[in-house]
Amino acid sequence: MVYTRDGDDSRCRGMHGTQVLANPSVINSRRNPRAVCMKPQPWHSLDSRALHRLLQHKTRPESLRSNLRSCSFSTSSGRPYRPLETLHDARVETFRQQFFIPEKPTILPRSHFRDIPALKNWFQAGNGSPADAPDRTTRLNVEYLQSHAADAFVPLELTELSDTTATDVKRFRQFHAPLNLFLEWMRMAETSPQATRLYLAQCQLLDLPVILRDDFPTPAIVAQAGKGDVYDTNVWIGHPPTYTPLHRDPNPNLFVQLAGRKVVRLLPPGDGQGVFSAVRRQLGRSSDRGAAAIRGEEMMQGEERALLDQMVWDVPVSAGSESGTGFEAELGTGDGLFIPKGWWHSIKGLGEGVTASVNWWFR
Ligand SMILES: O=C(O)CCC(=O)C(=O)O
Repeated sequence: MVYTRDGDDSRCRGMHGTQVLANPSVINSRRNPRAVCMKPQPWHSLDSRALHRLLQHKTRPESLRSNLRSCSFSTSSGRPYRPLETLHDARVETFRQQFFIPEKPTILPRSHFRDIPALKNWFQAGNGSPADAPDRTTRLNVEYLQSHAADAFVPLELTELSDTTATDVKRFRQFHAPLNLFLEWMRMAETSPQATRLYLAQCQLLDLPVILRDDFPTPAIVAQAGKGDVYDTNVWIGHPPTYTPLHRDPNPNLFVQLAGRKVVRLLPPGDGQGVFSAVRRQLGRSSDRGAAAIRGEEMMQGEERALLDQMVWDVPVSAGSESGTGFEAELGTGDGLFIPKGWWHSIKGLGEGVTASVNWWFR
C-alpha cells in the first residue's frame, strides 16, 4: 500500500482536507503543505471569552426563512433521485471495467466488507439486542479504544440543537481534543440523549496507533482497481442524526459502513456543481472549487446548511422514468459505496445506536 498525499485538486486534500495535529505547531504542513487549515481550537484551549462568543452566537431564523422562501432554483436536483443499484459480482476486474474506469457510482455487494476487523473490535451489539438481529443497535467499544488511544488527538464537530429532539442547529464548532473526551461523551449519550452532539469527523487513521490502524486493512478494490495509491483514510463516528452537507472529493472514494446506518445522496459532477453554485450565489458567496472542498463551518450551520439540505434532501426518491440524474444509497453494516471522483454527495446517519464509517480516498 502506498500512501500519497497529493490529491489532484490544486487547493487541498479534499472537503475534509483540514487538520490539526496533536502538536498544533506542526499543523498539517508535515502531511500536506497544500492543505487548507481551519485551525480549530483544542477543547482545553477554549478560553472563557471564546466560550462566551460560542454561546452568544445566534442564527438568524428570519433571514434564513426569507432566503428559503425566495429561493427558486432550477437545477436537475429538483427531479427525483433514483435508488442506486447494487453490484452482485465482487470481482475487482468487474468493478474496474464497469464502475472505476467509467466513473460511475455503485453499491458493492451487500455486506462485502463485514470482515473488516474494526467491525468486531470497535463495536458491540447494543444492550439487549442479539448480535445477529437485523435491526440491532450498536454501541462503540469504548473500553477497547480507551485502552489503545485515549490520548490520541482527534477532530470533533460539536453541534448544539435547541433541544434533544430538535433539528435546527443553534451552534456548530470544529475543534481537536483527546479521543477520550469523545469516548466519554459517547458513553453518556448512550443512556441520556444530549442536545449537544459530537461527531468524530474525518479522523485520519494515520493519527491513531498502529494497533487501531491494523483494524482497517486496505480492501482489494482500493489496492487493485487503480494505481493502488491511498491518498487518505478517515473514520467517522457519531450518534444519528449525523450530517455531512453536499460536497465533492478530489479522488475516488470507497465509503464503508462499519456500524449502524447511513443514507447517501449523489449527484453527477455538473449537477452537483449547479446546486452548490446556486446556493452559494443566493448567499453572495463564492462557489469556486476550493469552497466545495472544505468542510468549513459556513456550510455546517445557518443559511448555507439549510439551503444545501433543502436542495438535496427535499426531493423524493423515485425509480420511475421521470427520475433525475441523482442517486440514493442506504448503507448498513459491512456495506460499501463507490463514489467516483468529482461526484457530489451528502450523507446522513440514520436510526439508533452508533453510526460509523470509514472511507478510503484512492487512485
Ligand atoms: O459519513 C459522513 O458523514 C461523511 C463522509 C464523507 O463525506 C466522505 O466520505 O466524503
